Amino acid sequence: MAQVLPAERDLRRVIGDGESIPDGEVDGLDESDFLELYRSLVLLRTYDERSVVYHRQGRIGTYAIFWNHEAMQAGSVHALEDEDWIFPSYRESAIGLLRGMPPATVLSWWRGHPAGWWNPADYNVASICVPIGTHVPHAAGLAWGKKLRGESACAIVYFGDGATSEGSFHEGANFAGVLRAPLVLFCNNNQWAISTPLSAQTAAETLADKAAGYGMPGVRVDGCDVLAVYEATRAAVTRARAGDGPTFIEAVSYRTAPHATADDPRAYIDLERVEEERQRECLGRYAGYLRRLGLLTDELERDVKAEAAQAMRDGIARAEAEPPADPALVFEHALVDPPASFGSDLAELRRILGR
Ligand SMILES: Cc1ncc(C[n+]2csc(CCOP(=O)(O)OP(=O)(O)O)c2C)c(N)n1
Ligand SMILES: [Mg+2]
Repeated sequence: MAQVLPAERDLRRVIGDGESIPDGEVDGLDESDFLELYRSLVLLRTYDERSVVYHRQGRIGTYAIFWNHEAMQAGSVHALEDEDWIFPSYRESAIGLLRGMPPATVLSWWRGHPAGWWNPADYNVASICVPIGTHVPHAAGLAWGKKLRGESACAIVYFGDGATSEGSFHEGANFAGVLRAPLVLFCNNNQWAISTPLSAQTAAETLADKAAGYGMPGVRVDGCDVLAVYEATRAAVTRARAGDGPTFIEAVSYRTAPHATADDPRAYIDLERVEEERQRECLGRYAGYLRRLGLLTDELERDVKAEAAQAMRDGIARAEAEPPADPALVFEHALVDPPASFGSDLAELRRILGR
C-alpha cells in the first residue's frame, strides 16, 4: 500500500516581503544557482511580454499569456536533470527555452509554421499540448517506461486547475499512482479556466486533496515564489528517483493577465484582485530577495534584461526569415487514406494563397 501523506493545506513559502515576513533559506543552492534562476525568470518574462507585442503587431497568432506564471516554470525546471522529460501545456509554451531551445522555434510554433515543430528527443521536451489534460497519460506512460527500463529519468507534466476536472487527468494520475511511475504532476492553479472560477471547478477544499485518492502525496506551494516551487519539485523528483512514485504539486497563484490574447477578462474577473496580485508578481519578488542577499545589482539586472531582449529580437527575425510553409502540409499526416476531396481542397487553398 502506498503511504499517503495528508495534503498540506498551508502554502509553502520561502521568499518574504522584505518587511514583516522574513526570508527563508533553501539548502543546496549557491550564488550561481540563484543567478541562473533569475536569468530564467527574466528570459521567460521577456519572451512573454514581447510575444504580446508581436501578437498586437500581427507577427504571431493568438497567444496564451503566462505573465506571473514564470516562477512555477523556472522553479520546477531547475529542480530537474536534463535527462528528465517535460510535458508542457500551452501555458508553458516557452519552457523549452530553459533547455536551450531557440526562441525562434517557439515563436514559429505560435506563427503556425512547421519550423516550430521540434523533435522532443532533442530537448526532452514533449510537444505543447493544447487539448486540456490529454498529455497527462502520455507523461505517465513515459515515466513508467523509464522505470521499466531501469533508467533514472523522471517526467513532469504541467496542467491547470481546469484540467483536474478532465478524464485524462484522472486516467494519467491513477495510472501513475498504481504503477508508481516517477512522475511529477504539476498543477498551475491560477484559479481560472478561461472564465470559469475555481469555485465552479471543484467542491474539493484544495486541489492537492485530490492526490490522496491516487495514493500520492499532495503538496501546496505559493506559485509566485520561485524558491518554494524549486524546493517542492526537488523533493518530488527525489521521491520519484528513489522509486517512491508520483507527487502532485499544487502551485497556487491568481491569473493576472488575460487567458490569451483573444480574451477580455474584464467581463468576469475581479480587477481589484488582479491589481493586488500584480503588486506581488513573481519576478519582482525574487529580485527583491536577491537584492536583500546582496546578489543583484542594478547593473546586473540591466545586463540580464538586455540579453533576454536581444535574444527575442534575434528570435523574431529568425522566425520571420523562414520561407512560407507549403500549404500541402495542412493535409499531410492527417489521415492514412486521404479522401479525394483533399486534392481539390488543396488546389483551392493554393489559389487563395497564390502559391
Ligand atoms: C479537451 C479540451 N476542452 C476544452 C478546451 C478549451 N479550453 C482551452 S483553455 C481552457 C481552460 C483551461 O484552464 P486550466 O486548466 O485552468 O488552465 P489555464 O489556461 O488556466 O492555464 C479550455 C476549457 C480545450 N483546449 N481542450
Ligand atoms: Mg487555470
